[in-house]
Order: sequence, then structure tokens, then C-alpha cells
Amino acid sequence: MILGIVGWENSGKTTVFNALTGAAAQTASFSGSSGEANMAVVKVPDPRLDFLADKFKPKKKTHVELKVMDFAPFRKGQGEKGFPAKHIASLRSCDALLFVARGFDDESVPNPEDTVNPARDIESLMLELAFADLEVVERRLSRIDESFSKSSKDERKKLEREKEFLLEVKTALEENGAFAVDGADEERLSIVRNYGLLTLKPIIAAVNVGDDSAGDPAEADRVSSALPAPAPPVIALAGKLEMEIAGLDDSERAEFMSGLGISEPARDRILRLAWDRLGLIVFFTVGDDECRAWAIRRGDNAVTAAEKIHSDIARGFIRAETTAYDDFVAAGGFQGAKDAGRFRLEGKTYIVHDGDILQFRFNV
Ligand SMILES: Nc1nc2c(ncn2[C@@H]2O[C@H](COP(=O)(O)OP(=O)(O)OP(=O)(O)O)[C@@H](O)[C@H]2O)c(=O)[nH]1
Ligand SMILES: [Mg+2]
Repeated sequence: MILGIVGWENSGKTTVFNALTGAAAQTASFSGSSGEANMAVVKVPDPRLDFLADKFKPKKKTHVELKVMDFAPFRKGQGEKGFPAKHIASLRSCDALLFVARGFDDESVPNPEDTVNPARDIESLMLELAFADLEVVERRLSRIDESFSKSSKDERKKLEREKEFLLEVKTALEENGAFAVDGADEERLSIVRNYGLLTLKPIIAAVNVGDDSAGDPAEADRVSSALPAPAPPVIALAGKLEMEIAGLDDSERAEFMSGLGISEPARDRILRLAWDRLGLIVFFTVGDDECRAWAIRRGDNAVTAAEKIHSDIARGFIRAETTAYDDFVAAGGFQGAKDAGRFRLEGKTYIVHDGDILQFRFNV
């Protein structure tokens, strides 16, 4: 899973990238942008996994991971319509996007706009994505027209359906800046998925505020209420401070944060939200060797979960011994959960819940 960071020049993308990943990538300096693209893998924090590891004291604790990509600057007017083509190609390979909008006022950092207005910048980023998607849709529409005369009767029918649908998507992009997939049938969904439309990806907007607004919960609401629908969820963070927070060790971190009125590192808030927007959940496996969090999609069943670990376990699946994390904690462990009737044996079609602790019985 890849989270791509998108934002106008000097909005603080690389700063936020560092805050998320604990990396120390070169941010833009007074002499201008570093111009580098950065990539890092982050462990998605999960206090539940920490608790389980404390309890089982395994040799290894394994978090789920997310890849984060930071791009070279997005400059307005650089391409024909805005975003450079190579950025758009990379963005299509991302599973979710994190907008970074400039919310800090600092004369020493050149601002491509005259004023600081994060809602405006988020809106213009959305518009860029819609432009890029429109191009894809229009290109495909003209291909359909070209291939129409060369196609068989059956193929034509299919092309006609696709065309009809694409025209709907086009209108939605032009009028609302995005196509709402809610309620679309499987054929249509697979068409739009094929095109990797950027406006359909899960998006989160992060407003990078100045140090004095750190920990102010009203900041995100202000920006959010200034955005026209459909708008992404908004998080505010003081990027520069959060980058420092990410560089501290655990003992220093809590004190530094409480001094600033920050209750939780922005990194945790953003990664959790990204995780949720991606439609992912985790289940756990525990033991003396390893305590591990595994990623699956919401709605996946026990066999799919088993498959994550090993195809043999899925093939020879008998039962999934299942205890919800909360039940495990409340009962003080597996034995307590058993006594309380909270330890369940589930079959192949069981829909796994976020936080389930699973142990597979299998036979190969
Ligand atoms: N005062 C202040 N400065 C910040 C903040 N966040 C970033 N900066 C500064 O703004 C400049 C640009 O930050 P970057 O993180 O490099 O921004 P960017 O969006 O990656 O820039 P490009 O890659 O050139 O588009 C750097 O000098 C940062 O130190 C902030 O919250 N407050
Ligand atoms: Mg940068």
C-alpha cells in the first residue's frame, strides 16, 4: 500500500514526509527546493500490538507497513494544465493520497501564492486531479470512437456501455470535480478502477499550520467548512514541530508534546486515518516467537486472512480460533476469554473483524 504526498511548492510536503516516517530527508532551503523525491516504509502504530507484545514477550514484534512517497515540487503552470505528467503517472500507482496545504505564514519561505489560504489550495489540488482524470476519460472516449467501426457486434455493445458510462463520469468530473462511485455496479466499478482515476482514490488533506497553532483543534474545522463538497477529511498539524517530534525518542516525546498541547503525534493520526480510508483492518497472531499485525480488507473472510500468512494454511483450513482483542484484554488472556465464553471457533466464511486475534487450525 502506497500513500503519496501531493501539494504545491513549499507547502511542507517533505517536512510532513519526515514527520510521518521519522526520516531526515532534505527539505527545501532558502536557496530553493531540494527537488528530490523520497520514499520510506513506515510501521503503522498500533497500541493493541504493543499491548500484546508486552504480554507475550515475543522475540519479534511485527507491525503492518505503509509505503510513503514524497514528490519533487508540484509547480503551478508547469505542465499543460498543472501537474507534471511524470507526477501524475506516479500518483496513479498510489493507493491513497495525502494533500499537504500550506497553513503557515513565514516570509522566509517563498510562497507561490500571495496569501496563505489552505482551503483554496486543497480545492485547486482537487481540480488538478479532476483535470488529469478528464484527460484519461477523453482519451479513452476517442479511442472507443476510433475502434467502433472495426469491432464485432458484441464488442460494439460493450463499447457502447462503456462509452455511456464514461460520458457520465466526464459530466461528473466537469460539474463536481469527482465521480461518486456509491451505488455503481461491479461492471462500472471495474471500468473506473482500470483507469486508476485519481479522484477516486482515498484522499486526506493535511493543513501544515504554524507553530503557534499547534494543537488547536479548530484549525482543521475552519478549513474543512470552507471546502465545497465532495471534500476530503482534513487534519491540521504543525509540520515543522511534528518533524522534530518524530525525531525524539519515546521518553522525550511525551514531555515535548504536552508542553505544546499536542495530545497525539500527527503521524499516528494521519496513518490511522489513511489506513481507515484505504478500507483496511488488521488481525493479530500472537505467540512466543512473534506477535504480528496483518493487513486485510474490511469484509475479508477467515480463509483470506489465512492466505495472508501462508497458502498452505488457507488450503488446509479447518477452523480459526478467534478472540476479539477487547475480549482478550477484558478477560486477561486466552484462558479468561475461554472461561467467559469469548473464545470462538470460526469457519471459512467468518468475516474477520478489526482486532481479532486469530490462530488457525489447518491440515495439509
Ligand atoms: N515556519 C514554518 N516553516 C515550515 C513549516 N513547514 C515547512 N516549513 C519550511 O518550509 C520550507 C519548505 O518545506 P518543505 O517541507 O521542503 O516543502 P515542500 O513542499 O517539500 O517543498 P518542495 O518539495 O520544494 O515543493 C522549508 O524551509 C521548511 O523548513 C512550518 O510548519 N512552519
Ligand atoms: Mg519537497
